[in-house]
Amino acid sequence: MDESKGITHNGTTLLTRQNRKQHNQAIVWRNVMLFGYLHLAALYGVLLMFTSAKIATTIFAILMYQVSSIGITAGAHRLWSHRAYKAKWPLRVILIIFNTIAFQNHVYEWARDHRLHHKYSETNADPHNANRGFFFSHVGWLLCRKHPDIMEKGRGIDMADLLADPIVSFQKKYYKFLMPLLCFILPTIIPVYCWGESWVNSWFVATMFRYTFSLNVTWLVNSAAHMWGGRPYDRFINPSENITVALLALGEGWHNYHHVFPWDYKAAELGDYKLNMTTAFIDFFAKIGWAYDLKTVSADTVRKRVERTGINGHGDTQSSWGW
Ligand code: ST9
Ligand code: ZN
Ligand code: ZN
Repeated sequence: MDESKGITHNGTTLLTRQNRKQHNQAIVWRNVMLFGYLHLAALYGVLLMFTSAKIATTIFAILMYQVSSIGITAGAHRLWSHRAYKAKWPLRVILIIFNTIAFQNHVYEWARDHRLHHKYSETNADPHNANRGFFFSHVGWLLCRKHPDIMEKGRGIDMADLLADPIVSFQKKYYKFLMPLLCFILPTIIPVYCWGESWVNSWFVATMFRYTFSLNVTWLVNSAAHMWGGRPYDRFINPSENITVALLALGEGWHNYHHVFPWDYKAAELGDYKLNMTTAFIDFFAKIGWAYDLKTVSADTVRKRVERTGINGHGDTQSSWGW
């Protein structure tokens, strides 16, 4: 076999160590160290949470996880990547603040990668190509240089809508200042000054644990929800209906449906709020008129697609635990 071309598996070329170097997909050791520290610090945060941290700090950490998640799910994902609904500027301001707390790169970069992920799903042009295994699609893709196909195909992705949004452009321009302030500095200061928490507990619980937990939940959509769960809408693709991920990721685990109908603002067939907090959030803002033009898919279109590519008995679509 010609090692320089890599090994072909499920129609995807897996990169061998030799051609990873040729493609300059070198490991980025700075990221390995940073993510290593982050995860060790988060584990220490768990220990402190059950020993010395105040309960208010843990509640604050959970709240920050949920608020920042909304900035990803309702903001970067459903609004800015997929344009599944429209939002008036006050809602866009709220979402960009929540999104900056999440620190998953600025919206422009997140959406550019995500649009590629949908268009070239599970090929080398997909930034977190799940055919390269659980670890790569979960976090490994952030620990090495991007595959050249990402840059090449990425040039063809239309990003004009986001460049025209002044709120997205503002975040992009000032991200180096806004992100550390909202993701790290303020969440550490607030528990200390508002309820007398120690600096150590505040840093490890409210900041390190909260951030690392949110990242891992998001990454599960790329790893677990591309591997485990039912495929009632399209049995020929890997993305799956994974209830565990849906629960943790505020409704983003209905991933088989989402890859088939990415423009649906619910990112799921059904609007069950318990397993889709993001839909509840968008519906609330639609009620007060700040969210509008919510796009969805008719039951007839879903049924026809299921008949063509899905599986029988798709009534149980939302009952898969993804195990
Ligand atoms: C993080 C992101 O964690 C997580 C995203 C997850 C997505 C999930 C999606 C799932 C569905 C939604 C569900 C949400 C659920 C949420 C639940 C919440 C509970 N197109 O990147 P560079 C070009 S981030 C076109 O440096 P390297 C471009 O010219 C964590 N062109 O490449 C670019 O320059 P510029 C925090 C592209 O050197 C240039 O290449 N962040 C594209 O290979 C260089 O780009 C970090 O830790 C493209 N797509 O480095 C940072 N991409 O940008 C980690 C690149 O100026 N990242 N170009 O235009 C890095 O350090 C680096 O990106 C790298 C690659 C080392 C990974
Ligand atoms: Zn996906
Ligand atoms: Zn998507």
